[in-house]
Amino acid sequence: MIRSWWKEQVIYQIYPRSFYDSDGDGIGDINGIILKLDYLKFLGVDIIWISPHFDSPNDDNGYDVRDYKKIMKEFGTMDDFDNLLSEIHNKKMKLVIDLVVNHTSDEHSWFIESKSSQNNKFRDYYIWRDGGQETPPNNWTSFFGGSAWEKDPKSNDYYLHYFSKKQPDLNWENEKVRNEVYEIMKFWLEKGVDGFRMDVIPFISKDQSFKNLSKSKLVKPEFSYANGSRLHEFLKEMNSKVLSKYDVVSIGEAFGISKESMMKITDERECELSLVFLFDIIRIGRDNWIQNDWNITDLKKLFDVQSSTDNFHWPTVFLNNHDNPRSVSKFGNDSMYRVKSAKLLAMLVLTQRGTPVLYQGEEIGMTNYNFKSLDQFDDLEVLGNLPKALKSGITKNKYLDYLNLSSRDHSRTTIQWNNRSHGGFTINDKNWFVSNSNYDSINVENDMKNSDSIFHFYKNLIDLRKKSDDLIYGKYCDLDPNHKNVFIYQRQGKIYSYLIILNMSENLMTYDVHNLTDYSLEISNRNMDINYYSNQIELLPWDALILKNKLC
Ligand code: ISL
Repeated sequence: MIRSWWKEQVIYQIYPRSFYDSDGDGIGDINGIILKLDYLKFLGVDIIWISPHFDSPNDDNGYDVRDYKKIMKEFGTMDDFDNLLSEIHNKKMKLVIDLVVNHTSDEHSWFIESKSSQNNKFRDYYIWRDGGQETPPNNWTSFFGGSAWEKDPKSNDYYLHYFSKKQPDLNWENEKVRNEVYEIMKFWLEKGVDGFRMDVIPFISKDQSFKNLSKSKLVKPEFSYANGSRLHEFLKEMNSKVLSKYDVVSIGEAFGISKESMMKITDERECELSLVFLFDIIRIGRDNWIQNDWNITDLKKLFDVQSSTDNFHWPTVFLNNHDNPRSVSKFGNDSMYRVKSAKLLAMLVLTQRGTPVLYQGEEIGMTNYNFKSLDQFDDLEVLGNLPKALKSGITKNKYLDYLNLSSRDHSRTTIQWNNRSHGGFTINDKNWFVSNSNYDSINVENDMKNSDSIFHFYKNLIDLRKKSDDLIYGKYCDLDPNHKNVFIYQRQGKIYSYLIILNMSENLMTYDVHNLTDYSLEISNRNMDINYYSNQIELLPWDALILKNKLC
């Protein structure tokens, strides 16, 4: 295993809009992030990834970029950004920015040119097709509802958009587009950013036949669109022309990608990307907006697939991001056992093999929001998918029930800093979205004061992980894959072997641990006494512990 800084460090994702509003306009901003850097440093974060900060009309909260070299005005100025970068570097942390280059905004100058006439030199920057009569060129659907094609009344041609119609897809077959992207990447790298998270990167290469898809393939378009035949070629080109020239980390958002393709992208011998985000774990049981039941044994299998890969691959480990519900609400118990289960999940994320990626608010166990009606949502996907939901035979109320489990907006409520108005998110009384009413009790200030809080548990685990190469690089082995409640795995290194024992249930039980007498308790989410003579451990609901054994 080749050592790399991005394997050893902890990433923390910031969704700037919802993080901290320093100027009182109700929208989080860059200066707000600067004000909280000491907090992140204290937690033990090494790498900060910020969701898009570029100029944008915000149809999809910045994932629709109007100008890649300008800052979103609500977030601040380029001077603010430069300041943020140098403050982060002064504190010996790193900054990763979001690269959204599968599509741009329809307000990007390239698209305005491209749309202006069929002969325009930017026409081929996007994907235009003649739809014939009144029907789109094929039956592909957009992730945000409806057809993936939008007709331009001027030319009668259709352009492709996998996401909203305000997010036209770039034509990566066009070498000029690729070079433009590489130039944008260099612009930010020359400023000193430490890497990129790459939005829906598998989608940049598209099946050029643009054939109709069968009904079954349309159900999960990410698997039919992803992995166009030139993906690896494009990534290798990007690597050789740009990434290889800098000491940076590159993380592909690999939505809907096959395991084989993932293995190729992250294979260190292939020179493509450093890491990918796979979605099998975070979206377990998900079918569009529907959250089906899932079980612990299935979850463990997914960890096994990603964590026991060979020495040439390195996974990421995460249970939260801005597109998914809060982890304690999905994977834990956000009522009676909120604190305990959030601590267990912290242990899971920070002791698996792979780079841990935390999401803002996770470190204090923020929970899902209780939406009462569809008009409370901000996410364009909610109304976009409503016709499809109704067509599938469910009522609006049922759709709302599903969204209360699955919506992206759960993670976009503003950060709960203290118990003052809007959870202290803003210096004024404005909020672009909502804050969860539980900010009275669940907030950063409370957690900082209480040494037994979720925050301090994260901090202690991060510290532990950093001090132990064996916990970072040790071999991963699931010791009891079939157990229905307990996730017990080993991380075996050169000097130490760790046993991580997680009771992912409300059940009380006695659990046999082979050779328990060889181990000592390193950390747990409750005060516990272990009877080392019995080889048995009493597990209470949501108990989580790490045992350690010095080898030789
Ligand atoms: O969250 C999803 C559906 O509920 C996914 O379809 C999500 O859109 C997918 O993971 C791709 O996400 C990324 O690209 C989108 C943007 O809306 C997401 O915020 C971003 O993470 C389009 O840029």
